[in-house]
Amino acid sequence: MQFTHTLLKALAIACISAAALAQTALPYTDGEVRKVDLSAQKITLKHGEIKNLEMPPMSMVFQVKNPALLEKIKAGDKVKFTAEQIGSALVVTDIQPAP
Ligand SMILES: [Cu+2]
Repeated sequence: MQFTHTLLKALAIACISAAALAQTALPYTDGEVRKVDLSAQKITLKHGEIKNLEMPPMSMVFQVKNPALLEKIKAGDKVKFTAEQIGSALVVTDIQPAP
């Protein structure tokens, strides 16, 4: 029984890792910040192709999942970001200054 137990544990860990991977699997898209609206929790980005949303390059407004993401970002910055559709909204889920 010890073996079965160990196997189950290993399986559980594998499942958790797979779920964690799926969470972080959103591809980063290059963008340039046009406008940051902290109070509305919105950001205007000129972005490249967003593969997971099948969206061509354009400038548009996104909602931001967590306002803390906007603290280090300002208009004119080059950034990398992930975005996903949540309900009817397009939401930036991570954003960081591009290297
Ligand atoms: Cu767009």
